[in-house]
Amino acid sequence: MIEWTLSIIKPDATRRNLTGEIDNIIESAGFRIIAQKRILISLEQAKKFYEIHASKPFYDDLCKFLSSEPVVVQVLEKENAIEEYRQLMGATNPTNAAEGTIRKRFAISVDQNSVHGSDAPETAAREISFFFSNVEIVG
Ligand code: DAT
Ligand code: MG
Repeated sequence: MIEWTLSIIKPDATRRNLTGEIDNIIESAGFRIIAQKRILISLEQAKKFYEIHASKPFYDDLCKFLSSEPVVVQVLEKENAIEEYRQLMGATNPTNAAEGTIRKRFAISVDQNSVHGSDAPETAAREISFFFSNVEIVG
């Protein structure tokens, strides 16, 4: 089934000029980037986006980090996109990420791990509409 997933190129990656390289990895893996924009997320938006993690000890730092510098938010389209992009990203902690994954290549640490990807169809729908209106997703 063709799916859409939300990807975020996080501040540690935009800061190091890795947007193009990560886009290239994504496109080379067969995803279509059907929407993309560079934005600065407010702390309030970050808290809402990551509200599922509100009880975690790293929540405050996570929200501060995501809102600290520009990010690139994007919608990726592919067969089985949600699971496939999780595979391409690699494990949350880059120490555990497989060879060839984006996080293995670029992540600095578990908290500065370069990319976000939705983890299920419901979260993908929520996260895409969090950042994009229908007219911004042109296919
Ligand atoms: P993922 O981004 O792989 O979906 P997650 O949803 O469990 O991982 O966590 C969201 C983000 O929170 C993750 O990308 C980085 C941060 N994070 C997760 N676990 C952490 C930890 N133990 N220490 C610091 N930051 C953490
Ligand atoms: Mg997650």
